[in-house]
Amino acid sequence: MKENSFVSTDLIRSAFSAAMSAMYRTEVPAYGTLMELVGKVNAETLAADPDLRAWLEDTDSLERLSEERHGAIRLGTPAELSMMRRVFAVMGMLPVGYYDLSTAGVPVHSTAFRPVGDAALKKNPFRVFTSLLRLDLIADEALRDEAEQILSKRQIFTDGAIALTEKAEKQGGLDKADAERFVAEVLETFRWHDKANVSPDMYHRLHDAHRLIADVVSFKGPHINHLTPRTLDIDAVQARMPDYKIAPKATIEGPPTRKCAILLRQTSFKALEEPVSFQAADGSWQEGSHTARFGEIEQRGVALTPKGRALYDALLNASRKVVRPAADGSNATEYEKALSDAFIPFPDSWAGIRAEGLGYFVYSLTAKGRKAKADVSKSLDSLIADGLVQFDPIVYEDFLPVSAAGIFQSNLGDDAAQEFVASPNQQRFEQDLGAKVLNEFDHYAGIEQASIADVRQMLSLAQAAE
Ligand code: OOG
Ligand code: NI
Repeated sequence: MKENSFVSTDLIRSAFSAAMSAMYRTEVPAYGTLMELVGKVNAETLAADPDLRAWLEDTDSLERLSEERHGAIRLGTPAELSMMRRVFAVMGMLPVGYYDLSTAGVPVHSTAFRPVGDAALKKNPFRVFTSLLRLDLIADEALRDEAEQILSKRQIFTDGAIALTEKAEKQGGLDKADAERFVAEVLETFRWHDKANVSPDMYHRLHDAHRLIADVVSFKGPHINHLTPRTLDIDAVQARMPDYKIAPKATIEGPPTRKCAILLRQTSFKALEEPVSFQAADGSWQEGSHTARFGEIEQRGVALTPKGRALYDALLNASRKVVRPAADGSNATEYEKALSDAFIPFPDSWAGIRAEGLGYFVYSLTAKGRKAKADVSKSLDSLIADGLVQFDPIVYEDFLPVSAAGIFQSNLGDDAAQEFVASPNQQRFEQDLGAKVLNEFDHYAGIEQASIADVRQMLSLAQAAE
């Protein structure tokens, strides 16, 4: 088969993201309501801020916004994780980052599958936060063995999804008909099942060990547990959720409200209690319920350098020493105040963030720079000072472990908070994944460096043409 008859991985990813969104909208109608509210707030924000609109247009980021979302799944076994990696690769999604959530009382470690590189991200930045259950953190050995047994018997991928993934790997891509079938087959893995895989008794034992263990082990597959649209004003969406009969979690995770958004701010609405039936030993089905699926929104800001990230972590920790956000929202106002006070030392202008080396930026020539014959030996700072070069923040495309833990907790209920010994094990995770995860900092630094090289090349071409 000729290579040019293959559908691009970007198109497969876009089709998959759209199919997943349509499925989740019918499964969880509140998600549709949230999408509507986010669409409205984004449109209002753009109408009120023509500069923001122009900037998003200039940086080619307006179009991706309405299509943008991330989802999350929780897997049970190393084999599921490594197959999932192969499936996502067909859509141009690679594992980026390692998140250890054991420190936060959640027995999983995770990565995010997402497109890498500026062009792919602009086409469609769909991401899936993917966690692997860590049975090694469960104290009850007998239960651990039983959970392992149950998981070893399930197959979360359809035969078609496996066959098409192998075909894509062998051929180097999929043609249009295969790509369409691939999307439909893979979607099955993410579907909700209202018939559990386990007896009511087993469900309760798993649930007592940790609600998350019950969520992973009791079902035929890793149902998508949320899909998150991106908003331009998370404070506005949070404030208006009650008007839409959606009760948000008490506080927004991540940095405080700022003029120059950094990293990622997220909030969610509580998971729904949904009817599920369990098969008893005598074969009869018994009605019960399970709480897993929820809604979330996020606002994304500039990606931080290791130095910026260290400052972010230190300030977040400092704020939590003053006030720890209570799950019931009783100290939400105090928490918000402590958070914004703690973040005063973090510069709140793009120039300030850049000057202190806290964030990543892309550089480009200004209109003046395109016309001028600049001295290419000049430093980047003086080219900027001369008005020849401009810089724009690079959007943070990844996740934050403390925020993720807050989202997990708010959906699992307070009783789920449990102490685990902090035990990050990236090596084990990568062994199970069958690949190394990409380092997100290297990725942003690469985009920044490439833009600087481009600017310098254009300036020297202009000089040579003199
Ligand atoms: C994943 C929670 C993490 C985020 O946005 O940080 C997450 C989960 O609950 O499975 O999605
Ligand atoms: Ni999320």
